[in-house]
Amino acid sequence: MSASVPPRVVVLAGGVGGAKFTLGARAALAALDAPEATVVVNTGDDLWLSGVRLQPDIDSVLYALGGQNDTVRGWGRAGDTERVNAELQAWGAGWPWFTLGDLDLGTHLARTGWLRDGATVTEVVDRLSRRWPLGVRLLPMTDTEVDTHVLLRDGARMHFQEWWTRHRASLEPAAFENPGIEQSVPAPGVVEAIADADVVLLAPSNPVVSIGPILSVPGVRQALATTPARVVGVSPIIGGRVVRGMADVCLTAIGVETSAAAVAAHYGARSSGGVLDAWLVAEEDADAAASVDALGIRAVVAPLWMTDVPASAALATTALRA
Ligand code: FO1
Repeated sequence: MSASVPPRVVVLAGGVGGAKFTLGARAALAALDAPEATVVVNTGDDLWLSGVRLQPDIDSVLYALGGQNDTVRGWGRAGDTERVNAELQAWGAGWPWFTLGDLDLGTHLARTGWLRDGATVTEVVDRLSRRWPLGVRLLPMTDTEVDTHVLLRDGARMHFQEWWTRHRASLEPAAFENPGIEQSVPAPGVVEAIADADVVLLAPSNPVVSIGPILSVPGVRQALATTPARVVGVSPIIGGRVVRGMADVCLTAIGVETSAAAVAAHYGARSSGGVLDAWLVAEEDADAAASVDALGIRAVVAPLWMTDVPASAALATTALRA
C-alpha cells in the first residue's frame, strides 16, 4: 500500500470481534481520508425464532458502528428492556435461554417484514444501514439462507445458537456444518469489492463459525485468490488463548490447535492455495512468527488487544501496512 494513496479496504467479519475490529478500521481509514470500507459479514449463524429472522453478526456490527450496542453484554442494544421477551416466555414461545430485547425485536420485525415483502438480505442490510451513520458499507456474505449446525460426538445435531447460548459450547462437537452453503452465491458486491480492493482484512473473529462460513460461500475463496489486494489476517488468539467466546472449542473440533501459528496454517498462504499474505500475531505470541513466515505468510508482531477504539484503530493501521 502506498502511503499517499488511500486504500480501498474490505473487511471480512463475524459478530462482536468483527465489530470491534471494524470500529478500529473505520477510524484508521477516516484518518487516512480513505473511502469507506466494505464490511462483509457472516450470516451463517442467522436463524428464525418466534417468526422473526435474526442475524446476530449483522446486528452486532450494525449496532456497534451505529453506537447502539450493549457493550457490557456484548450483543443486542444498549439500554434494552425485555417486556416482549417475558410475554414470549409466558406463552412458551421461542427459546427460554435466548433473550430477544424489545428494541432488538424492532430490528427483527423490520427485517422480517422487508424479507416477507420480497427484499433480498442485501437490500434489507442496506435499509438497516441507513438509520445511523455507519461509515462503512455493510454487506451480508450471501443472500441465500445458510445455517450453522453443530454435530455432537454422540451423534446429536443442533443449531449453532442453541449449542452456543444454551450449552455455552460445553457439549463436545464433532463437526460444524453449513447446510445450504454449497448452493449459495456471494451477495451482490462481495466479489467485486474484493476484486477492487487494495487490502482485504480478516477480522480476529472465530475462524470456524464466523470467517469459515464466509470463505465457504462458493466464489469467495476464488475472489481472494485472484484479487490484486494484499490479504491480511488478524489472529484471534493472544498468548495461546482465544480472546473471547468459545472459539477454542470450535478449533479443537476441526483439529486445529488454539495457537496463532495453527490458525494461520488453517487459513493457509495465498501462495499455496490458502487465503493469507500476512498475519498479525500478538506480542505475546511473537515466538510463532518464524513458523508463520515458514508457511509463506508474512508474520507481523503487534499489540492485538482491542481495549478501546484507538487500540483497535492502531491495530487496523498495522494491518493496513502489513
Ligand atoms: N447471546 C447470548 O449469550 N444469550 C442470548 O440470549 C442472546 C440473544 C441474542 C439475541 C439476538 C442476537 O442478535 C444475538 C443474541 N446473542 C445472545 C448473541 C449470539 O448468540 C452470539 O453471540 C453470536 O451469534 C455469536 O457470534
